[in-house]
Amino acid sequence: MTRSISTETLEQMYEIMWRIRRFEEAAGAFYQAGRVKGGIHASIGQEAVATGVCFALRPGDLITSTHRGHGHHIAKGADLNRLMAELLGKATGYNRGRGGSMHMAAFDVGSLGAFPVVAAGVPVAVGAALGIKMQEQDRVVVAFFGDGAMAQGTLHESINLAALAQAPVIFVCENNQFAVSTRPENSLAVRDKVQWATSYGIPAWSIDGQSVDAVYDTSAEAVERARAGGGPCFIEAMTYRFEGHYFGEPQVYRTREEVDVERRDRDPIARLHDRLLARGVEPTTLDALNQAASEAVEAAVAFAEAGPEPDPETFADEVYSP
Ligand SMILES: Cc1ncc(C[n+]2csc(CCOP(=O)(O)OP(=O)(O)O)c2C)c(N)n1
Ligand SMILES: [Mg+2]
Repeated sequence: MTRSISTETLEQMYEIMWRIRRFEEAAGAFYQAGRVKGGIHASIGQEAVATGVCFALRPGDLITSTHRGHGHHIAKGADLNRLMAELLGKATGYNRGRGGSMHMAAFDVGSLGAFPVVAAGVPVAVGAALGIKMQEQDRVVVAFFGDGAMAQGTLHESINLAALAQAPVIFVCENNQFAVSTRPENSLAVRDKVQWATSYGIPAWSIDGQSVDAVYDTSAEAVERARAGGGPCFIEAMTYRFEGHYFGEPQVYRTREEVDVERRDRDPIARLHDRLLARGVEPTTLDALNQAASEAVEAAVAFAEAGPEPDPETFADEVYSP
């Protein structure tokens, strides 16, 4: 199932992946400076998953995200300025500063939200997909979740219901091989996700999540299938996070060497860079895309800094219905 992705599309993916990385580096700097309310969980190292999946979606398709969700939002097309302002709790943020990193939502581009309770976004995705099916729309929903969610009852119930109802939802497990400090071998009785998902009667694939092409290829097939009424399916994308569980976490559960080897051998941006060079793209073109991403993030930082704090008088506005 190899689709030929145009060089132009791969270049767009390259810029988006840099946007995600630069955005999270800037978010980390804000966090270190004590400017962020709450924690920041970076997806640095995992950019190909969000990007490859979201490039297979249409604007009207929906996603649910996690505590590690900046990349999902950026890849789905969310406005960088409003995302960064949200991290700082500003009134100009996507959720008027109420959400922060872990509760952000961007309805304008189809993000139903980041859910920091592990696996909590998955039943919401299934509910949205059921609604789409009942209304006979041709939209699909992607539920992003981590390997840690595999041990949550909610996930099993959601997949069972989606399979039963043939809801148009794609379950995307970003297996970065850690749930905080716990490795899957210490938390999952069945680690073969394909075996696990197919036991619910749905197709499943385990793919290289560091290859944006592989992620896109499989996602495009899954999306096409779901959109055509074929029901749900499951993708495990094997990936790795280069930062700690959160910025500043003391990473006593893995060695520096492990991270360095992964960074060297499996950086998804470096891989795409090499792939584009092999297609004959000039290094200067790639530098310009990287530069454009940096400039967009710098502009988002300036926008976030300049925005006002929410007016305390409005604090209950979103708590009670009028
Ligand atoms: C139900 C629930 N239990 C525990 C936590 C605390 N917690 C936050 S993130 C996390 C690990 C999640 O791991 P995974 O799903 O693999 O996502 P990753 O952090 O690797 O992206 C845990 C246990 C939580 N947020 N929700
Ligand atoms: Mg994980």
